[in-house]
Amino acid sequence: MIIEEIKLDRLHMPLKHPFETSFGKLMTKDFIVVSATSEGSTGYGESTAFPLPFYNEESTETVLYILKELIIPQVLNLDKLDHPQDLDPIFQSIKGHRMAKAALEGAIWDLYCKKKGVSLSKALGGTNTEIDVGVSIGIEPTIGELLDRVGGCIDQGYKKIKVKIKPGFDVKPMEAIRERFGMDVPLMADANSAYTLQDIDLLKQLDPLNLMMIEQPLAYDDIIDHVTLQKELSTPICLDESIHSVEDARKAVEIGATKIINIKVGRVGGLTEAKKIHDYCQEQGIPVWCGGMLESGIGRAHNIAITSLSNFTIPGDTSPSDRYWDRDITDPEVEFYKPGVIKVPEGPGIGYGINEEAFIEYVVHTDTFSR
Ligand code: OSB
Ligand code: MG
Repeated sequence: MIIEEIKLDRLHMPLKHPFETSFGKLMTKDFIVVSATSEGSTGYGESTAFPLPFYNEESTETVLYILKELIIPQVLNLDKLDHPQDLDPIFQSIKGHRMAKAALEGAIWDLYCKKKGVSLSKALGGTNTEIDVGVSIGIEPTIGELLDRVGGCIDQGYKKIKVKIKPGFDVKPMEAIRERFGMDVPLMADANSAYTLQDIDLLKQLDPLNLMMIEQPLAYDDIIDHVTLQKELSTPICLDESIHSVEDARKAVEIGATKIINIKVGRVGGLTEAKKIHDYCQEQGIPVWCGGMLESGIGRAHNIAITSLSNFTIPGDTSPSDRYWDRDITDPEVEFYKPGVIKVPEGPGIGYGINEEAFIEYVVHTDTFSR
């Protein structure tokens, strides 16, 4: 196929509830939707970078820059783009900037699947027809408000409860959740790299709470110190920020830095690399789950498709649209079909249409590039 046009829309979508992590508080999602058009079909991808480089080094502006200046001109120049993997030579030449690559690659995967008339899940080799869903709860102003939120999510049927922690809001809130809701709730904590090896004794206090895992306790670019920490903890460590590729995954698994991996399509540079990490982990007996970046329905649809692969055995941060937005930009919105479970769509591509009226409401800027 020949890509005739690529559009970059910048959207501002206000979150229903502010989302606080150890690295800051988000009130509005400011992000880029990539649309790629060929012979009357359009594929959609979403950038998961945040406005500022507080989660990783990318930002909305760096994604725009890399797409506009480097990636899009080369993609529009390609004579042959028969499969998303044909983007590889362009991507290989640019170091890093994985969220920018993933946003474009996602649009091409969707377009490729729509042309073939297959679902993205099928094209990726997904076998599950429905996925179990967890929820990620941000840092709340008080333990009381956190307990209310956790209770609400348990009532809605979420299959995994993840709670953000930071120094000063860690052991006590996690203990309070166990006290109120019991030891059987599937519960985990995510630190977003807020601790160091100085905190080993503190982190050990989480061990009696029987958490499913602790996510990214140490530095965003570390794997070595995580080995030291894992030797001291009975709670499994799950890496998020530190894993950008299947090579990173291999190194982290080989040295014992992680027992579980959170796969985020954007963080690893796209669906192709996400699938490689999935396959490697499956061979190694390492379970994976799909993380989230507060995506709109477009990114959510990509996450659902990758989660349909068989080694996604732990519920992901793939909550329905109404957990984040008053109105999402897909039609239909992402919804539970029974509590805690989302059906993997069978229609071509991502399997969700665009709600044009909602989309236009959120757009603040558009750039269009033609062949
Ligand atoms: O570390 O997984 C994370 C949100 C923003 C930045 C980082 C993370 C998160 C989440 C939210 O945990 C997951 C979601 O509901 O999309
Ligand atoms: Mg995380």
